[in-house]
This record gives sequence, structure tokens and C-alpha cells, in this order.
Amino acid sequence: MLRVVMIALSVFCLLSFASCSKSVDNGDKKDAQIEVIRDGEVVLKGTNEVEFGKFVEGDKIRITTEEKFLKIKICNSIDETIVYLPDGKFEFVIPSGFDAQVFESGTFTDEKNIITAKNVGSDELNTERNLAFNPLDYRYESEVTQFDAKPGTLPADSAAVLNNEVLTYPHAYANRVTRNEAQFYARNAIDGINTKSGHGYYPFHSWGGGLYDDLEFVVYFGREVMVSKIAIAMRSDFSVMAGKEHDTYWEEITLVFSDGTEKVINLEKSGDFQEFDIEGITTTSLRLMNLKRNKSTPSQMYAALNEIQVWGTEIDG
Ligand SMILES: [Ca+2]
Repeated sequence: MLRVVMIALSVFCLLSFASCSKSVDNGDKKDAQIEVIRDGEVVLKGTNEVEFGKFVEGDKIRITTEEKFLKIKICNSIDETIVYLPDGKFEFVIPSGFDAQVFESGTFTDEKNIITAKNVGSDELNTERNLAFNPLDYRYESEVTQFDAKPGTLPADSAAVLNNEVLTYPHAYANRVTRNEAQFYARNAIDGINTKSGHGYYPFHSWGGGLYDDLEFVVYFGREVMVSKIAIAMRSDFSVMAGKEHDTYWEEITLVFSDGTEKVINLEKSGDFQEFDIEGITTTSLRLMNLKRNKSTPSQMYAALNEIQVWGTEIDG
């Protein structure tokens, strides 16, 4: 009898997209509500962990919670990430076209997806981790700038952050994105992927702002965090064409924290992570500016960022 009821329930869930949540013990923390919205209609609703069928481009995953932190995973191919949600709200739209090409092919075409939104324990928040990691970050419309504007004229800060549009942190922004193409979005530098010796779409996507010397890149945390170490992996397409390598590298970068602290770092020609100790600075953001390109090797003079890690802990974990 039980078996019949279980089968009937499964069929009911599949047919109706009804709430098919898995029971999760949250202790004294609140449940997270998960919805999938297609063409304006809620087609799945549940709490904490839900099973969904195949995504369609434009499907919106919406998660709401009374907690400030969640550990979110939306599909098989994208790693789980801890995000900070000042208003308790997360949204992610299944990308299409070029925006989808910064993800591995097939990421959004699985027949079955498990979406999870787990609470994060204080132990985990107080343990050092990469506070910049967010493969679910995306560019907001208000952040699109004129990529070839006159040097020194572009907004140093994200309009989306200033307008309180950003739901989920960490969030990356850059004042220039080459031709405003997805292969060069700022979010590419915090998605956890660093593939050496190439440029372009996945797996070589990077943040790139072209041949300008006024480039700025910011990671916003949305709250104060304590930073202890930074690791930077620059793009390293050193393939040679007509006697010139494609990429050069930044030999000097100024790191700027929200309390005004500045730290100048020097880097070497490499696609590996280069680490810099920061000695416990409290900040709400990390800005990279005064990016000085090395000009000693014949190259096309492009310099770009594959990945940045910002290691540290919460202050109010
Ligand atoms: Ca990356």
C-alpha cells in the first residue's frame, strides 16, 4: 500500500510540478523557500531541497529566506556556494546565447536538477574561506558601460550596488568589459574557474577590459568581512601570432579596501595563482586599480583576470 502511495505521490509531483521538498533538519534556523518561475508562472515550489526537471532558457530560480546566509546549488555542474543575502532573496535566470557560454556546455540541459538552499552554520562562517567565490553571480543591466569611453570617465562603482539592486553577494563589477561581451564579464573572475593558456568563452572566459590603463575591478561583499589573503590568477594566453604574444600581464596592482587602506602588489608573468597576505583588514569591498601592464615582451598588450580569491572570515558570523 505504502509503495502505491509513494508511486502515486511521485507521479503527482512530476505531473503538477508541485512542492516535492525533502525534509531537512535546520535546528533553530528557518527554512528557505525555493521557486522555479517559467513565463511568469510558478512551476515548482518547495523548501530547502527540491527536484526539478529540465530547465528552459529564461527560467527563474527564486529563493527566499529569513536568514542572511545560504549555501546554494542550482544544478549538477555548478559548485555549491555560500552567498550573503541582505534582503533574504536570491534570483538566478537560466542564461541563453552568449551569456550561457561562460558555463560548461550542457550545464543547463540535464533532464533532472536538484536545487538546494541550505543554512550555513556559524562554524562554517567563522572558518577561513574564499569570500569572493560566486559562480552564480551575474551582470546587471544597469552595470553596462560604454566599453570604449574616454579614459577616466567611467563609473568606478556598480550602479546596481548603488541602487540596491544586487540581491546576492559576493558580486563583481568592472568599469570596462571588452565590447560588453559575456566572455569578458567581471563575474567570470569569481566563478572558481581558472584555465590557463587561452582566451575566449568557457573554459577560457575572463574579466577583460581591453587596451586601457584606467581599468577598475571591484568585488563587493555586501557586509563587513575580515580579509587575510588574496590570490590572483591572470589570463595567460601567451600564444604567439606575428611575433607577438596575445597577453601581457599586470606587473603592479593597487588593492583598495573600503576603509581607505591601499596596498600595492607586484606580480609576475604567470597564469598560476599569486598570493598576497593582507593581515586582517576589515572591509566591505576590494577594488583593483592602477593596473600597470608589463611592456617588456612583444605582445598584443592585453591583460586580463581569470580569477581572484579573497580569503577571510565573517565578522558577524
Ligand atoms: Ca574564472
